Amino acid sequence: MSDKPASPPDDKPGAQVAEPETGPVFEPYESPAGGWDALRAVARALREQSVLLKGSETLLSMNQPEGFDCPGCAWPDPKHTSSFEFCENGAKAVSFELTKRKVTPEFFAAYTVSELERQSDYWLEEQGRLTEPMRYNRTTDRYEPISWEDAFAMIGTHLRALESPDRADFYTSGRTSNEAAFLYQIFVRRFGTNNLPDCSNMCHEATSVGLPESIGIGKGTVLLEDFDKTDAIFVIGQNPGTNSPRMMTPLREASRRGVPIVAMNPLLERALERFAAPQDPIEMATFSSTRIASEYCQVRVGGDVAALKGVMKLILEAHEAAVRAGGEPVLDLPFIAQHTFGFEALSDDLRRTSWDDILRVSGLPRAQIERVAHIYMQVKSVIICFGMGITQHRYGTENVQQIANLLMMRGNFGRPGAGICPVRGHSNVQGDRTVGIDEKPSAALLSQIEKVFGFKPPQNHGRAVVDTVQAIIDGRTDVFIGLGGNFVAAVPDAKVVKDAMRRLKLTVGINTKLNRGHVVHGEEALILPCLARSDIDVQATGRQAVTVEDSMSMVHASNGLVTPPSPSLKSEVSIVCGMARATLPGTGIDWDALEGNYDLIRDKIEAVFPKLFADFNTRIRVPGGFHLYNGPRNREWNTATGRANFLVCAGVAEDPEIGDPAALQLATIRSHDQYNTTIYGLDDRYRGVYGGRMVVFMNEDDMADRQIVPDSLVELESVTGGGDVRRTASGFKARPYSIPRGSIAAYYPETNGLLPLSYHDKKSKTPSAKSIPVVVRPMASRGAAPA
Ligand SMILES: Nc1nc2c(c(=O)[nH]1)N[C@H]1C(S)=C(S)[C@@H](COP(=O)(O)OP(=O)(O)OC[C@H]3O[C@@H](n4cnc5c(=O)[nH]c(N)nc54)[C@H](O)[C@@H]3O)O[C@H]1N2
Ligand SMILES: Nc1nc2c(c(=O)[nH]1)N[C@H]1C(S)=C(S)[C@@H](COP(=O)(O)OP(=O)(O)OC[C@H]3O[C@@H](n4cnc5c(=O)[nH]c(N)nc54)[C@H](O)[C@@H]3O)O[C@H]1N2
Ligand SMILES: [Mo]
Repeated sequence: MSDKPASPPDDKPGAQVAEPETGPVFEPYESPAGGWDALRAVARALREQSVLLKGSETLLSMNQPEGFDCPGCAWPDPKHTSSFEFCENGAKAVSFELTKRKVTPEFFAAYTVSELERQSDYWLEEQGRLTEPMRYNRTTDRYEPISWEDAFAMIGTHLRALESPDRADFYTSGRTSNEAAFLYQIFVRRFGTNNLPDCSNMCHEATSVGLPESIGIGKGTVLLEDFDKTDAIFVIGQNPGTNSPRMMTPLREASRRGVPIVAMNPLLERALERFAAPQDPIEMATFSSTRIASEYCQVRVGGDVAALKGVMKLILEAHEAAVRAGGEPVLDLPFIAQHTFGFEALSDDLRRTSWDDILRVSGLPRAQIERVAHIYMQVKSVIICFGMGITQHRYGTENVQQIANLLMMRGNFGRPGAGICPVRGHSNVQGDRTVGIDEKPSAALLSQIEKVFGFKPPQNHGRAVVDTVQAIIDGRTDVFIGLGGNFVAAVPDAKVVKDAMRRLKLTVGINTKLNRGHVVHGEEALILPCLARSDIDVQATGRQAVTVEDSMSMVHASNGLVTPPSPSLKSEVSIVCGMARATLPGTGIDWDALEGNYDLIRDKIEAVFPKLFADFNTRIRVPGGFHLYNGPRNREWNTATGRANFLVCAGVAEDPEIGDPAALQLATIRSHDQYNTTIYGLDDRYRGVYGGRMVVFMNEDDMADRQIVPDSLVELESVTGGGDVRRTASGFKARPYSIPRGSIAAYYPETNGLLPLSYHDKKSKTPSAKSIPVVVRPMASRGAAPA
């Protein structure tokens, strides 16, 4: 489902962006990741977004004690007190916030929404920051200005008129601060529903569901300092050079210390091969770089469970052999005995798993699996990091649990330099969940809310993202409110959803930039523009800070530093309070006071979560913030058995085979020039792609089998067996690439129409975006324009 650009409307206001008709061109990239090209890319982003000089200064305040948290990724900062840590994609994220371009009422007057809809996602976001609240007018097919009070009143009227509060869905994306997210879920629950889908449902939900069963918490267990103490690092299904570039610093330092690094990824990602640190004067001056992965396993898409089981099987065998020979045990027997449950069942499963299956499904040579097992066994402390390549599968939850199993075998929890490290995506996605954005709230959370706020929250579970999409398709919901994000572009079955969205009675987008969700809207629609992370936020009692939680459970304050692009913007907190006041008058919650002083919100967060957030307001005033309690770090296991559980995944297929011999497994991934649905540019430098995104990376032999000529146009059709809808996407250039046979990759969101809604992990409901079975065919007439 590509968004094809209409011819650029040059007689109208708005940024012109060049999207070449020819599609992408290719030139293999020979340099290491990082290096001079990263510096050049930042300079270009600042220039193209016309960021004023204050912009480059602002970059220096990012992640500093008195500055704001980088809106890019969730990777932690070294104590938030270090010198500036250069990050190309963090700098891009900020320059996109600081852009001089603005989407004004005049802009909206110049375009009908139908015209805007014909523009690409790239073009929409390029127009700049939203400046005024706008309401859709059906008669003129345009967005027109509306006052904040009228906008809130409209939301209140719609919500109060619903026959049930469950006919509304309240989405959150992970840039939202703790304060805004906390008040939002209080508002939503007071209104009467747990329909709180959030972006995490499409992201690390497999982690949030899988790890509590394993180790009693749905989060990672390491701190940044553990990377200084570790003896080996695994990076599985994650592309840190693009998606969490500051992670390259500890990886590089570890490599230079001689720590082995195992990468498991179908694609050879340049930053996992070698990296030049822009902060290192010697590497920069000599054009040298640091090797990152010492063992690069090009696992097949969906081959991780098989590979992990192979490693565990070898460890078990090595242990048994060592014990038989009267040598040192390989397993951490005291840890297994005292702290775990289910090891026998896991061992039985590993013994039953055949090497034929392991090698066929993982696609790895046995000798390589042996080397990986050897690395794991020969060192004391191991950290395993993982990303979307693990979670976005049909058995994503089980996949995550195999990683925990592997760590538990040698007691890699609760000691320095060891642990599990899910690398979260959005900069506060973890915090939003911590403060209550959860469609399946625990009884404990609900009773605390009742105690603190004096109302009984709804007890039944609400809708996660895939349920919300289904409810929209089935007509079981009427109102969709998005606190950040770009729901219609990010979800599976994006084409179907777009049509269904139009039947909603009201859609509301609380955003910083124009996106697909504003032009694919309900009968009535509002765009509510908000402050961004870098903007100064002034309320009744003065300047406010918000707080965020990073991937390693560090909570700290974030202070905006820049004058907002328009005086009409409101903070996310203000917008939530405005909606709540208009929807729930006289409910005894003092929304005005909370809006006026965010310390009062933090007091309420502390009251609801007394253990996690004790002395919240004091502790965030300490530079660097504080760490949230994490049981496994102390070998405390909040599980049903009171121990860490070894959990068995039946078989080795994390994506059940669908029986079409011609099918290839499509992983939908991010380019170096995008932030999820926000496209910064049309290049993907490290993968050698320039000027376009309609690419499918393929193994040469798979291309030859299908008579596909390199760089010619192909069509993809998904063959998941998900109903009778045909899901096709065409106009992709097939690019020969270093990727295992049977696996292909293409960018998201262009491929979201290929991913059926039903094709998700049954346990966590995470869409299987990394493994869509598709057939690939040459397009009828080669060189034809994308259809
Ligand atoms: N600049 C930038 N930063 C970002 C984002 C962004 O879009 N741009 N997005 C943010 C968000 S929300 C998230 S969740 C993270 C995402 O960060 P990542 O998890 O790195 O995301 P992806 O690029 O989707 O995929 C990661 C890797 O998985 C590999 N992969 C695909 N299938 C498999 C498989 O079956 N097994 C294995 N082992 N690997 C596989 C791909 O080759 C790719 O290298 O980044 C966050 N940070
Ligand atoms: N096929 C496929 N689909 C996927 C994925 C995949 O790998 N493959 N990845 C999934 C993942 S991991 C995720 S997290 C989701 C992402 O889904 P979302 O989080 O919904 O999408 P984003 O593209 O991050 O949202 C971009 C919008 O956020 C708004 N925004 C930016 N900053 C702020 C802010 O500070 N406040 C507010 N209120 N708005 C702001 C801007 O208006 C921008 O248009 O997509 C999922 N979808
Ligand atoms: Mo994500």
